[in-house]
Amino acid sequence: MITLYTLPAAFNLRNPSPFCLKVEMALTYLDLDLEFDVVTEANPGKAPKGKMPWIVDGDIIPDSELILDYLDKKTNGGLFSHLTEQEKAVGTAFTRLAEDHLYWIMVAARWLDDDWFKVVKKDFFSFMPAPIGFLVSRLARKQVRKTYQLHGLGRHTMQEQAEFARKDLQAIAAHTSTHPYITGERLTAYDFAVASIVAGLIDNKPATWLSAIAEETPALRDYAERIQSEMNVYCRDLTTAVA
Ligand SMILES: N[C@@H](CCC(=O)N[C@@H](CS)C(=O)NCC(=O)O)C(=O)O
Repeated sequence: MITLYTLPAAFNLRNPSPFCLKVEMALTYLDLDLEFDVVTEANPGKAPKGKMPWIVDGDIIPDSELILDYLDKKTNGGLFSHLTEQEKAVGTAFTRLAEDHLYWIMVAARWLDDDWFKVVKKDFFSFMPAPIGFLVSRLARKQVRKTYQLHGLGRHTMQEQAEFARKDLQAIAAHTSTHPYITGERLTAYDFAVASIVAGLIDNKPATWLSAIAEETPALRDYAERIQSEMNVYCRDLTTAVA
């Protein structure tokens, strides 16, 4: 039995971490012999590399990409071996766009917006006693601001950040409205990576400034819905979600 450690629900999302959701989708996709259970952990500091998710399968494996590689080996290529080099190239490029660029804009839209940060504080830190939660949330926000600066995105104006986000989102929308999936005609693990980020940034509540940009292009929601519905693994909390 594999155990997946993932963040608890927040922001009206059953699974607010796209990296955790991607692994959950991959485990579901591999199905059959790969039974797994999910354990929530609110403190990423407890993760082996300080970031969620990680899995335990006898060994401890952190990082969603390394976890997918591990699962691929464990299932004799169940995730990637049937793919062409071209499919892998396109999949890797879109995954990097989503996880190493767009993801950070999503983080900034949640953590660095003064109003939205109240939601982060409530949903991520209220499990701690109030004065500690207040202090830890401030320190964590400072760290996010610093990381966003180091990435480079944090050095741009809000208008420039919005334009970068719009380009990322339009690239995903243009591609997934001419092909049903990231690699073209078949569902692959790359869809789990990209759709998890798109679903999170559209469905987090209340809407962020980034959600508003995503809603300009209906193809994005269509794509995220297609992948979640095919996997029957949803980012949002279906018990409270409004479509
Ligand atoms: N490259 C990592 C990224 C994981 C990641 O950034 N996880 C976030 C949650 S969505 C996290 O745990 N952040 C806590 C932190 O950076 O302190 C992966 O693919 O697993």
